Amino acid sequence: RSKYDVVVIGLGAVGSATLFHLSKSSKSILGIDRYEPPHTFGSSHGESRITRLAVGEGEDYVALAKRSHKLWREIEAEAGVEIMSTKSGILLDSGAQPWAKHGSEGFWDKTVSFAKRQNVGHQILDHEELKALFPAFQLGSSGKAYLEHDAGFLRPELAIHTQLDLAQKNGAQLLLNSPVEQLTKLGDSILIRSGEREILAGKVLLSAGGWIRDFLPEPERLKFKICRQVLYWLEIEPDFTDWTSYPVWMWGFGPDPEDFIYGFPSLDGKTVKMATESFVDSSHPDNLSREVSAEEQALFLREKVSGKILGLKPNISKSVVCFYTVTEDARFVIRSMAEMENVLLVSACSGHGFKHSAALGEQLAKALVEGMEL
Ligand code: PYC
Repeated sequence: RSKYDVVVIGLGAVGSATLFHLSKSSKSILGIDRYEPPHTFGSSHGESRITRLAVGEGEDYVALAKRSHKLWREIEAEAGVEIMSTKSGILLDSGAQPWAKHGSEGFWDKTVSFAKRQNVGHQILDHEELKALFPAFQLGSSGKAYLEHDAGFLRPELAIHTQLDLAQKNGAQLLLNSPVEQLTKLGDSILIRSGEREILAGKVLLSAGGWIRDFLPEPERLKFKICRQVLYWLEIEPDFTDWTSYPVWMWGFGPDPEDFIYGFPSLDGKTVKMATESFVDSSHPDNLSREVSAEEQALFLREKVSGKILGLKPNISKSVVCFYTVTEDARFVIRSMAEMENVLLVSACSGHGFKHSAALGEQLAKALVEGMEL
């Protein structure tokens, strides 16, 4: 049996960030993953993730987003890579009915008031200004547009790869392609079983994404919905607008949480990545269909793109499936496991977690090493 001071189970966004911060301590550290991260089976792939500071999901998350931006820049400097691009972000609200995003009612108004109170650089664009700057968006004249100067996107695969690489350089060990089947309390330690292997850990971070469901008893397990999402890359209509200089964008156009689209500047000059959100529970990551049918693509174009976005051809050049782990109120869950107080469970999720993962990793590493309250 090998023994470590701290073991991180699941090396996605939060797991890889926590492993990196733990690796700066004098503790012996192991990271375990069921696949080889960064991989395409979880919630942290697909080229880009939005980052923004005045997060309408909750004012208490604004400091976390700001801290993450600082940490992403530090990680970039240490590794000599570019993980974050912050050329601005736009939040559009069709204005017809109030809508909720990620569990937060009145998301547009909250974003604006958090930006004012928390000194986040922004401006409100009127209809004519929006049209002049970003003619692709067909927001009606009753629509509202908030532009945040330091919003942008993160490269999730590079972020995970870089943090795991730095962690290993600092002495952390990795055990990959090794699903964990069982956690058992053994005296003051936790016994981790993965196949034939047994590992003893002083402390454990369980950051297993949607596989968290495998570690929880029935009533609790059901609190984590597994919601399949599809990312689409649409071909650009030549000569309409310069998609490479667009901000990241989010648009709520109705009262249903699925009345929502978001997208990115073009990273290749040929396609634009965009998506909607779905909150249908597939119950387990292993149940998800990873295929995207022609009918599903056509429905997306018809219901989410047509009449709203100009400058894109109705041609989808690529579709990728990932999933969200969604909690009832879309708040992050961070707590000890019942009857295993040295196992910290984290599910920073519900579709808005990636941007916060650097700062969460820092906080979780502190909690695991110093016992700090979270
Ligand atoms: O958290 O910014 C976000 C986001 C946009 C679309 C899905 N999540």
